[in-house]
Parts: sequence; C-alpha cells; structure tokens
Amino acid sequence: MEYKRILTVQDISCVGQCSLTVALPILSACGIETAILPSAVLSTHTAWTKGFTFRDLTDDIPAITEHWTRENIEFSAVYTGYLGSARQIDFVMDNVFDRLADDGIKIVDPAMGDNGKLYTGFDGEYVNEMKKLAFSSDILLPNITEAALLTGSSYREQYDCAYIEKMLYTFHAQGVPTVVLTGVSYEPECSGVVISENGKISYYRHEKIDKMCHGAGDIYSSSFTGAYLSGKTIYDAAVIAADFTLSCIKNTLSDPDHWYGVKFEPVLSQLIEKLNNK
Ligand code: PXL
Repeated sequence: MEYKRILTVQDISCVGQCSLTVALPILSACGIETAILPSAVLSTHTAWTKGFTFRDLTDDIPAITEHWTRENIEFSAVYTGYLGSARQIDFVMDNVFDRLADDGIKIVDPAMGDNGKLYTGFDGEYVNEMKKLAFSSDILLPNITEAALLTGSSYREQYDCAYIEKMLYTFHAQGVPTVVLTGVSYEPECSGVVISENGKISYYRHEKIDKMCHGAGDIYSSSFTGAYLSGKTIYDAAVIAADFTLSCIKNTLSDPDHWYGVKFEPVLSQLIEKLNNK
C-alpha cells in the first residue's frame, strides 16, 4: 500500500479524549503518517463543567502554512474537525487546502453540534462559515444535527427516509460528491449510517446504544478517514468505523466515572485487525 501523509486540523483538548488526542492515535494505528495543525488549545473539551481555557490559534496558521509552502510540504488528504473560530474557516479553505497534492482529498467533519444543539461557543456566524467549508469538501461526515444546520432543515428526533434524503440531495446540489451521515435511526432499537455517493444511497444498520458519548463522533470520523485512506471503499470504511465506534462505546459503558470521553485505546487493536481483513 502507498504510504500516505494526511494533515488533520482540529483542536487540542488537553483532557477529554476528543479531537487530536483521538485522531492522531487512530490515524497512526491505520498506518498513515499524520501531521497536525491545532486549531485551538483548550484545557478540556467544552462539554466539561465551567472554567475550561480556550486559545484560538487562527493567527498562527499563515506562518505555519507559509513555511510548509517554502519546504514544498504537501498532503494526500486534509481532514478537518472542530475549528477554533468562524474566521479560521477561511484560513483553512485558503491556506491549508493549498497544501493538498494535486489529487488530494478534502474530508470535512463539520464538528459543531449534537442532539439538536450547537456546542458551547458556536453561533450562526460559525454555522455560515462552516457551510462554505462543508460544501467544498470531497467527503462530508456530519451527524444529523450538523446536517440539519448546514442544509437549513429543522432538526428532528423522528423522521423518515425522505427527511434524510432531502438533506443528502441538498449537499450534492451544493457540490459535495460523498456524504456519510451518522446516527440515522429509523427504528427504536437500531441506529445506522447513511452513505450517499453522488446520490447512490446505502444504509448500514447497527445496534443503538442510548447513551450520549462525548468524542464518539471524532472516533467515527478518524477511523473512517484512516480506513478509507488505507484503501477501503467508502462503504467499507463507513462500516468499519461504525463497528469500531460501537466497540469503543461498549468498552466505556460500565464505567460511570468516565462520562467525558470514550475509552478507545484498549480496543484499538480491533480496528487494526479489521483493516488487515482484505
Ligand atoms: O468531540 C467534539 C468536540 C471537539 N472539540 C471540542 C469540543 C467538542 C465537543 O463538545 O468541545 C473542544
């Protein structure tokens, strides 16, 4: 397999098992050289109780990418997650995407909300900027909250295929070729992932675990990206990521003190095994 170098742009939440502290080990385990561009540094993620610190690193981006340009450093893919500010999103589209190799892939997880709500600190301006980034992506990885925000749909807890397909078609109409939409549940005891490749829709149904797990979306997007860049098809990568995320959540359920993140490290070997199953 070709050895690929990816750049992932997301925050460093020092404690809390999300963003870069999840993406880096997962992508490395998938055998991909992983460069990072921290979007912000926080003492913990924003779902922690009050008092977390937050430093937006937007102003550091131009000098970093200028250095990479001088050194001719390029990436096979750029994978973005939680970004530091609305203003930063423009820098990602201009300076960071400029470092993609000719056939480089833009993978965007529009990490900005869950359960019908934006994460603390984000507002309508952030959503509007995120639309531009999301619509410029090759592969978009939203949950239903994010898909509703990006397509201007109302957020619903109960819905049918028509609700989901309307959002998918809106993304395609805006120029996104591939959408992998997570947390799509058509029946009470099951959830699933809808994959739309230019309107060719498939659904992977899996067990539903009724527990909100911080960082589970980051685990999904990172393992999807790692599996896809390791040579799996979009559908197979979506399935591998769903199975791995479920294993990680199950590994966390028995520990009520571990409310802030997902214990993914002890089951990382399962992801590696899945990738090796040709
Ligand atoms: O897991 C998403 C995420 C990433 N980064 C930060 C967050 C969150 C979710 O709350 O607060 C800083």
